[in-house]
Amino acid sequence: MTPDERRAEIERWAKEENLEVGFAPVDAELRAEYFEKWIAEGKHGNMAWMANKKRVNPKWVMPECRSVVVVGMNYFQQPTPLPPPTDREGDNDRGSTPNPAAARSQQPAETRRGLKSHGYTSTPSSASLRDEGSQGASPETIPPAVGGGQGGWAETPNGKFAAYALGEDYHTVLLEKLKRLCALMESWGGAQKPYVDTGPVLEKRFAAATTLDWQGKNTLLISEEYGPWLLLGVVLTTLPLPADNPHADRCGRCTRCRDACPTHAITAPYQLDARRCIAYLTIEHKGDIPQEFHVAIGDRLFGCDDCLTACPWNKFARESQEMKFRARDYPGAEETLTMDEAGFERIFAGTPIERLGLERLKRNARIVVGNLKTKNRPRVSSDGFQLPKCD
Ligand code: B12
Ligand code: SF4
Ligand code: SF4
Repeated sequence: MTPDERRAEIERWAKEENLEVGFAPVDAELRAEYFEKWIAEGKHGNMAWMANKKRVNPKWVMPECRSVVVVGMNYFQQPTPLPPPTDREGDNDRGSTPNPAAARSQQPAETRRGLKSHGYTSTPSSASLRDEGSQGASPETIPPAVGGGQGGWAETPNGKFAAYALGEDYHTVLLEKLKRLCALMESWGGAQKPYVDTGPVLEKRFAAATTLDWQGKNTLLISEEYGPWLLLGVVLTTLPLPADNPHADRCGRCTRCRDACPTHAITAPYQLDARRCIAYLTIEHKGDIPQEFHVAIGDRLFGCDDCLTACPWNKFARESQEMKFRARDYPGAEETLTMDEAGFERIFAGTPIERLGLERLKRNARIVVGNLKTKNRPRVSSDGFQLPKCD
């Protein structure tokens, strides 16, 4: 089998698995210097495992590696309202429904279908996206964390979870798929190492070296076809495979992700200080969350999607077909506070939230309940999916 034929076979496999696929050279530009500086400055916070130097060179992970296959899995879906607070005086004026299942069934079909039918009334052309006006960015001064992103976000009544965490854990779902690919490639005589966030690999840099598209100013891989909603996996392989001709960065002068970030974690275009990011604070950080971020956390119980939902490339987002990602019925912040370990296991086993554990979920919930109980709360909430209008 020639390298071209193997590549075509992998593309066929990806189609069957409902995945996007790209091919990166093993010597793709990883911006090692930036990574090393980022670690040296401690911007990874307490994620000590991030400091593994192998990240800047796949040959240190797999000396015989000759190519990198990158897959992207669409996980976008419309939000599921959480149940309203059980006992909150005069604070719920949004007419919410009593339980999530009912709430889902009461949603009009158009709010469950996809972004194009959900408040995204004006769709910019690719050309206008490229030319969007901006002021550029300067990392010099980081203002204190504030109460939230801009734009007309809807508030949810009782907390919210990041979109990637609403169903079965993507690490499991995607790794299962990648193992099937590895078996196929093994039958061609290759040796493979698959990773989904599970090893010292700069996944976004490899993805940006393919036609899956570019690494945006929010530091995420932005797809022209799916917006920011692709989860990534990589396979290092000893097989030679023809690499893609990657596309150019299409952020242009846009600054929306940075403007939307409630904690100013995107300190400059393409630069993120994880210690300020709500995803880090609510998921990775152990111990108390610094007080300065409490208000900005708003109603986020787990993770944050604001710099994803702000992205105008959401224009192309569409509902994921993966049933395993379908939203489970999660409790809201107040219910979480009274939950015991058995209840936590029953609801969150097999989801990304399981790894957080009940204690840290309660830590987050205490902040959310505090914020939601404050009558004068700032506009911190977003349902994460009601998109800003594009001029
Ligand atoms: C650590 C980590 C985090 C940390 C730090 C995030 C970060 N940006 O580094 C925290 C906990 C904050 C986090 C949050 C989230 N994460 Co995360 N995370 C990772 C992980 C494990 C490593 C990322 C990493 O290597 N960081 C190191 C820094 C240095 O890398 P970087 O910021 O990408 O820096 C590069 C660029 O900035 C680049 N660069 C490119 N162009 C330019 C231009 C200039 C001028 C400069 C200076 C630099 C530069 O150079 C750098 C060096 O390579 C990856 C999985 C993996 N193994 O890759 C998932 C991963 C990035 N996360 C993912 C997701 C989904 C999220 C969240 C959306 C989850 C959520 N909803 O809460 C948020 C998004 C926050 C955000 N805006 O990044 C997905 C992203 C998928 C995608 N489409 O990109 C990944 C790839 C997991 C996966 N397998 O799908 N995450
Ligand atoms: S995930 Fe939220 S807090 Fe983190 S960089 Fe994006 S908008 Fe900011
Ligand atoms: S919002 Fe999207 S297009 Fe705009 S700068 Fe951020 S990543 Fe790029």
